[in-house]
Amino acid sequence: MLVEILQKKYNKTLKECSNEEIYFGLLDMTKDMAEKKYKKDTKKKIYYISAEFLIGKLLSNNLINLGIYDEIKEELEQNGKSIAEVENIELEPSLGNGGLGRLAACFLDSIASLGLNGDGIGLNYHFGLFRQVFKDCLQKETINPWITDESWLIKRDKSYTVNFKDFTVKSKLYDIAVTGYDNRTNWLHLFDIETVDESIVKEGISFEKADIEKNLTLFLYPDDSDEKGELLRIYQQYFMVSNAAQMILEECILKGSNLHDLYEFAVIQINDTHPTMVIPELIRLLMERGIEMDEAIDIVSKTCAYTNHTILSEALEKWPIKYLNKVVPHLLPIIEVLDKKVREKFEDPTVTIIDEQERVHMAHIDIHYGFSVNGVAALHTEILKQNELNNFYKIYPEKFNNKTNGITFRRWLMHCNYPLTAYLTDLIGDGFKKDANQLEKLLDYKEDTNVLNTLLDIKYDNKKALKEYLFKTQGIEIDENSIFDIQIKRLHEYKRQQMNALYIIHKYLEIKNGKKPATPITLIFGAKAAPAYIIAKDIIHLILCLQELINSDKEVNPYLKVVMVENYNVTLAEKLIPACDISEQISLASKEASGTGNMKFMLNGAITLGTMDGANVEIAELVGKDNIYIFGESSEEVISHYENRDYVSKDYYNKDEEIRQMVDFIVSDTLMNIGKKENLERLFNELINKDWFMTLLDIKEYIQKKEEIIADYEDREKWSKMMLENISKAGFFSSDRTILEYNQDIWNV
Ligand code: CR6
Repeated sequence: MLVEILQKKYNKTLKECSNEEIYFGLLDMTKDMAEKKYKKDTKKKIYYISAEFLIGKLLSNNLINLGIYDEIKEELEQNGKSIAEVENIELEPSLGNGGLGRLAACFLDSIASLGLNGDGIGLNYHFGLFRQVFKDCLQKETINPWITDESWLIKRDKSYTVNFKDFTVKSKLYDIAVTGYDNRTNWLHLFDIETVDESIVKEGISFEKADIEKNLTLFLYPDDSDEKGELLRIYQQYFMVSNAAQMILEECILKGSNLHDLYEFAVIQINDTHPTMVIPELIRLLMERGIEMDEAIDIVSKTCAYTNHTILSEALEKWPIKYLNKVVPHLLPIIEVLDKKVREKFEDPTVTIIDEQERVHMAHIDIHYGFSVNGVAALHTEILKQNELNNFYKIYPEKFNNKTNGITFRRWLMHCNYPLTAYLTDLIGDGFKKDANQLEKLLDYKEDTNVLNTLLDIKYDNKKALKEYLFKTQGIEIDENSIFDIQIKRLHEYKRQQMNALYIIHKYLEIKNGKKPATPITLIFGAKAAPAYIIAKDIIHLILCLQELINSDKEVNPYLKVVMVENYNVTLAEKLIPACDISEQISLASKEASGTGNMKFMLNGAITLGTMDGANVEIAELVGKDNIYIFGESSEEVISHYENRDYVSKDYYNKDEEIRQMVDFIVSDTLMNIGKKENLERLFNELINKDWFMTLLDIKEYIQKKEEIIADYEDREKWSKMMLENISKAGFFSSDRTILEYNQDIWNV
């Protein structure tokens, strides 16, 4: 079929076509096949509204899900082409930031793969999140364009009117097909406006924030450190949910809803607080259509469900009334009624919608006016119930539930780790592709030396593949015979990349003093820092300085190497994860709601070095303490430090010589000669005077555990057994399991 398409499109044979032409041919073919798998809407439908959908490249995933990957791969090979090279042509859309966005993408895949009727709704950001470049050991931001003339976007003949206070815009809709694994096709609906002007972006990612008609859908999470930035975010959010609400009502009416029964036709999952305004917007639209306010509130409350993804207060949005009034004054009377009803019913001042500083707490709207509140891992949900949202839990115990996150094995095993997938299929059949729990069949082989050695061989090959990829794409050289220790995730102090950096200093000094590791260690980082997050950028600076120092020191670099990959994204994750030996999941206990990278790593046979935080807790339960390396204070202890304000980082610094040595090194001449005084000093001061996320609390135990896991790497048999255990037990973390739970407990479609 591909051959005919290329013939028609370019009048060339497959052999004659360039990779680019083949890519566009495959794009046409896949889009067409996916569209044919679309099935009519069922009575009730899921709408997953999210500011982010970190979908990654789509070609291979779609080929896998359509069941033609092997066929195409072979056809290309027979004609001297490589699917990997064709895939290089595709630009990765950066429509997400981190776990939350990638989760949304995994969920869409699982919803379709389970044959459920459910669409995603979001925005068509032209430049997405920024593209990261390193210069002088610093992060710089530039645009990340991904939309080309021919792409996965399908332009629809659909448009809604969205009214803001000062002007009105007309939306236009683009769809991306989400085709399930051997199952139906759903849609990711991305809204945009015609007037957006890409040319207003100057120097890096700066642009005039006040010109909404030109900038509305340029960037995901534009800088909101000033008023104009906050207003722009409100514009974006309202634009997203107003389109969503109009579309949902239109579709439900078409299916025969009289709107009084809306919740029998639609269930809306609100992904974090960004889409919260869909609640007042729907109430408003229902009232416009003649429904009384009280009933409208009741209908919407039965339609909407909320997922909480963090306990960090900085991410729980609170919009000043003053700002909402400038953008969406028509929502305020509704929000005021919602607040009034809460005040009439409950005396507790902490559960109101509007606080004393005249700010609207978005999460509070979701909890009072939605029927379900879920956390994303067992521990996280417990913390919500017992601590962060305890006052709400006391009011609505029945609304709270846990849905431990998951990942799609189509992308995070079948696509990213073809050799392992093929080997597993040989051993245990391909039942695991639809029923991930069947990976447990692998346990039958845990004493089989041949199998254990093959797992090691596959890992080694993946390490070689990563080595080649990094050299080709970033000019970075690594040694496939070293231990690959990887920490890839957004840069945030709570994730404690700085603790890993302190370990590097420790190791560097040790090697300088003549103590050499048995096997060389390669420490790999990938992380973007939010453009306005200064300390996060200082941490990147520290890592890049250490990279430069160590990699140019001939005494040290045979034993230790530091690599920070540039512009970490889904594509890079797909190369890094299959090659990893040690998975760094070292957040301060209680702070990482779930983590999903941890799941991807274990599935690909990496061993976790982590704290008892987020889904690490569930990983530890599944694999048992012999197959994971846990360190650090527990979430209870950490929470009590916060409550009692008794953690003083300076004390740790003062009383421990080793800690002092590592921290002082940040501002040593050695490092200052490479890096910038201002950045290094700021980070140093932060660590000894603030250290909000308690790096120094766990650093000693961390180093100890890390030495233990590194020593155990030498015992190849033991290591391969741990790999096997981890792969076998990863089935629980399939997003198919997560989605079945959502459907059973929340959606009921
Ligand atoms: N940063 C959590 O921090 C979780 C994902 C998906 C996060 C992370 O632990 O795995 O959501 N939270 O649930 C937010 O983005 C607010 C994340 O991605």
